[in-house]
Amino acid sequence: MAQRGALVVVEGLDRAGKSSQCELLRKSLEESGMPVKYIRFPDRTTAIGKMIDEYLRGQSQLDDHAIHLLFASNRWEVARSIEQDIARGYNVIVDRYSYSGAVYSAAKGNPNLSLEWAWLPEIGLPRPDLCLFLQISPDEAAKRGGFGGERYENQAMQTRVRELFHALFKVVRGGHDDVQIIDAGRSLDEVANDIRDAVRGCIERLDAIGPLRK
Ligand code: NYM
Ligand code: MG
Repeated sequence: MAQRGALVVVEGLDRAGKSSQCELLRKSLEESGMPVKYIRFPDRTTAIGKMIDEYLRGQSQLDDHAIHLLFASNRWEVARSIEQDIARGYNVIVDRYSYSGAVYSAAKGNPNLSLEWAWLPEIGLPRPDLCLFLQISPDEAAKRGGFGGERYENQAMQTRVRELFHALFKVVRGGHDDVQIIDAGRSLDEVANDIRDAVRGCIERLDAIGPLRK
């Protein structure tokens, strides 16, 4: 049977360049003849995704816990298909995942919505073999242009989100998640090269890692 694929997550703040880097990574893996699929969260195309999209664009109001659970459901609704793709040998690149899910909700400052609570619905989802966190400074983010018009795209939220990402990474690394910080303040090519090397290293380690974890 062919080797399973790797589950690689790309995380970061808004403006870190996640989507451009995911696209460069997809191309580079394909050019080396490796099967690859790209998915992103939120997936706004499903019924749940449409509710999330309306909420993010400010067209609906939802309780903080309710929208949090929709984001998590949006991952659960494709969990099986991720597992199947990985088993068939596809390397699956995921643009935002559980880490964004927990930190953005916890960053809202709702006293009844802690990071610990926010992480719970993520437990049992396919576990990434590698998480690459694209790190940029607040100054660099500002240089890259203003925020978009969606909920969460403001300075106060981004500052809190940044802190919580690092708090969460400390915890999940203890649970043996492989989280690597990439300096994304450099040129597109420099960042892409580091990402490609990290992902190739991960694919080479898959035998040692064993089956896809939860
Ligand atoms: N976001 C994303 C969450 O709040 N929870 C989640 O689980 C995920 C996946 O959605 N500001 C937030 C982070 C972003 C927003 O994502 C839209 P994107 O990648 O900008 O489309
Ligand atoms: Mg965005």
